Amino acid sequence: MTLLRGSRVAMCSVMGLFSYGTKTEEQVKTCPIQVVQPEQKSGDILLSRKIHSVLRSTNEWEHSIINHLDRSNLDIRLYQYETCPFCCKVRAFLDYYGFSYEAVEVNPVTRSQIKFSMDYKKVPIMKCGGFNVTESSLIISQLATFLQRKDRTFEEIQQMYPAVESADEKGKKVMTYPSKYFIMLEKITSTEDMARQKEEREWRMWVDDHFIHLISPNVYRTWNEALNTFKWFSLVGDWDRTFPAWERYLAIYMGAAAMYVISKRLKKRHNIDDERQALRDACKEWMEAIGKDRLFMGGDKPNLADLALYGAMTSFYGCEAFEEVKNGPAGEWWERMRKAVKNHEGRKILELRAA
Ligand SMILES: N[C@@H](CCC(=O)N[C@@H](CS)C(=O)NCC(=O)O)C(=O)O
Repeated sequence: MTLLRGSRVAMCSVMGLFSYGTKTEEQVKTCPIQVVQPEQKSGDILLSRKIHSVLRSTNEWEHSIINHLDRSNLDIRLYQYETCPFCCKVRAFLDYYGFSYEAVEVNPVTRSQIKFSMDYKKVPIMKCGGFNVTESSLIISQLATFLQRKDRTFEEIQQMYPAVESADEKGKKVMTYPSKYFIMLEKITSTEDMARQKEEREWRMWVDDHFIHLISPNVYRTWNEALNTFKWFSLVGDWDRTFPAWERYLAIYMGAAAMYVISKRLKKRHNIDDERQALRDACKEWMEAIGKDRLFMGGDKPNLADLALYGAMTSFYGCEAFEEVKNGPAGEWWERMRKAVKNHEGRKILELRAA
């Protein structure tokens, strides 16, 4: 049923649908907390480490990213699907600036982990400072404003992003946030800065409204690609450790078959003719927008548009379609971004904010 709900990025649903089998108590007990990623260091400075743990009370998995230099005390908890492009966007932002956070994997069938959220049932949802923040771009804008505004608490920043209630075509209540792409700066900036901010907003919207729609038609383009995509999910989701073999194979083959069919529907819905060409064109368009004189759209450093696109791209890193990114015009930019995010190159800004 989750398959047919027609979510914008159905990949997330299907992957998650199978990523929660029946974990027995015994299996869970054999998975103690463990470091799964070597510590990131810069010279002598210990930057971050990632640990996996299992919540004994619910048998659910979460992982914590501990950035030793984060003194913000924001206590961020991100409810997510590991390969959802919207969630990957948020994680790219958090990792670049070096926030500490806990990521909780949501079961898309029961969604039990987000039952605290009555009306909104999508991911990502961020819990922070006693608030539940929905919508990936709103989460990013609020945290980006937090980084800029030492004079404001996270609670005050919340008030800067009012919600507007309306009804969708089926009459269901929906909340929209008209300022979700805006960073609320303290001072009026120069004309050049305003032009840069406008460019950043427009390309963040392009990632959400255009680029992300290209992902499903590409990663499930042929039966073989759909199958390989699910084999990759199995790898990154650690399915061989957490599920019996029969369950894993069922998930891989059924998921691939379902998504192969659904991706054709999505392709039609978004008027995509040739999915590979559309992906190539998008990478070209992005690089043309950056131009020859800039390393990133943000200049010498990534801005929020760079981070959004990079995050969305990491969601299909292990798929054949990713070759178009790696070997195309955006390949070098992508490598620069990977290094910047992995090394938390924006961490000075968070350190200054929390000092
Ligand atoms: N506009 C939202 C879109 C979020 C979204 O569509 N998330 C998908 C996962 S990729 C979802 O949760 N769909 C509902 C479901 O899978 O049940 C955002 O930017 O956060």
